[in-house]
Amino acid sequence: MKEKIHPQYYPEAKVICACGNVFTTGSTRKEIRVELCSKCHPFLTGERRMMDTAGRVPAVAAAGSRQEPEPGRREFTVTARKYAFSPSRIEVRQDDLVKITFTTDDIPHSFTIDEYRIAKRAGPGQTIVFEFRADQPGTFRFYCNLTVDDRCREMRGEFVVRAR
Ligand SMILES: [Cu+2]
Repeated sequence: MKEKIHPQYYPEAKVICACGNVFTTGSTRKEIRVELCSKCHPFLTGERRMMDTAGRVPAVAAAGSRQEPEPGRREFTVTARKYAFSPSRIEVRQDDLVKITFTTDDIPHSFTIDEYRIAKRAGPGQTIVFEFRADQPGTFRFYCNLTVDDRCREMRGEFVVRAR
């Protein structure tokens, strides 16, 4: 009878950490799942690594982490007027979902990036909104491709997609 009261002891119980590390230890449980182990614990490794515990990123870890954030949504409001864009530089990370709110103050202008096959026209006083995935890394030119006013050719901006 006493035998049954004793919990079974597993000398080689499997410990599976959320970081992917697997090791064995003695335990009364056959399999143990942990969210931190000696391999990924930031105080033990000395690294500031983003901890993704069961899919959630603690706000503190994310804020203090030097590791790049996950692809996110980036929103920009771009205003076009004779003959410039404001801002004239947009920088995102590769795979970010970019939402642009494009406004024209005076005459019609467009927001065009050839490599992304984007050509969005806004009429005077009009605001248009569009989204795209910044899947190609690099530095691209955005410009106004309308030919109504010759000086629209001067309208240039830079769209920078930093590689992951
Ligand atoms: Cu224009």
